[in-house]
Amino acid sequence: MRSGYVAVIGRANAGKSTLINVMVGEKVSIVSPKPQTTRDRILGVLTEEDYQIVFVDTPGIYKARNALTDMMMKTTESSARSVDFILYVLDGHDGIGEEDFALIRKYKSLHIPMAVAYTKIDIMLKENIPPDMAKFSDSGLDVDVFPVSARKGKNVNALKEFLVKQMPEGEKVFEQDIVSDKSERFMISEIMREKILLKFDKEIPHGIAIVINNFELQENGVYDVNLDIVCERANHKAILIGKQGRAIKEVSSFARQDMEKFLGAKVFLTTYVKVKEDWRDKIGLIREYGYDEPKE
Ligand SMILES: Nc1nc2c(ncn2[C@@H]2O[C@H](COP(=O)(O)OP(=O)(O)O)[C@@H](O)[C@H]2O)c(=O)[nH]1
Ligand SMILES: [Mg+2]
Repeated sequence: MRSGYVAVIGRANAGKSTLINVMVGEKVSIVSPKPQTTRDRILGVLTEEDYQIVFVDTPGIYKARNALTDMMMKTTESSARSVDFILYVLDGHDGIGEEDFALIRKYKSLHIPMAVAYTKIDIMLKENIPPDMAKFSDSGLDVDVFPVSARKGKNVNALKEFLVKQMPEGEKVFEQDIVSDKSERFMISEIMREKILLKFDKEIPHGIAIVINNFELQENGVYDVNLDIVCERANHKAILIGKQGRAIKEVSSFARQDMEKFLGAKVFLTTYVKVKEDWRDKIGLIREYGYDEPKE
């Protein structure tokens, strides 16, 4: 039996969460085209007969701008330290810059074995890939690079098989049927946040926190979900609600459908929009909304 932890790191929006979801085979981490989608360290667990890989999804690498992004950055840093392997995810379509090589060098200095997933090749011209691979060989970095597409599932199996071989001998850490360390309650709040990330622009989605007031399976088999959408400003609240409540109705309806898919049951969803000025700068509120650095 092989078993171990793989930290998945890289720049914001590189495609880390999407890649973990396809490798695990279930959605354990929300995805959007916007940076700062992942705020927590989330474990995605892939278990087969003869191995278990625990993927550690991280918020990505940022310049911290407020207390929340500062905490997210610390989460990424501490997650990268206590693992068996580091997978650096790089958006091939976005192009490789000096910044990526600098980051890869920095993480290599932790002396944890490492490989690079060069992702999103489905939206790249084929001829642009070999020159990037050459950049890696010219850089003198001794690192395996796997061109993949998480969206199309291209080459993902080759990467998975490679990772299995890198895992140390050991017993499973999680039970066979567990895919994440997070609760259903957490995933419900993340699904709500994902729909807001997909619908609204600029600072609005980044200033959202979700507070679940009630999450309960009722006797009639329907989940009652009651939550607050906390935003940072009164004008954000007005945009979130929209004319005659149209915007909030639309995102809530998308969220409810996804929650039902995730829970495999009907959901009765009630949402309220609240304002907490500048909560992302207030460590007490950040903790109250469920964000903290990982303990171990
Ligand atoms: N075309 C394409 N898009 C991808 C792929 N992987 C991720 N994306 C998109 O890139 C964006 C960021 O993905 P996400 O997984 O949230 O990135 P993260 O911030 O690194 O976790 C989302 O819009 C994804 O749908 C891929 O393999 N191909
Ligand atoms: Mg992510």
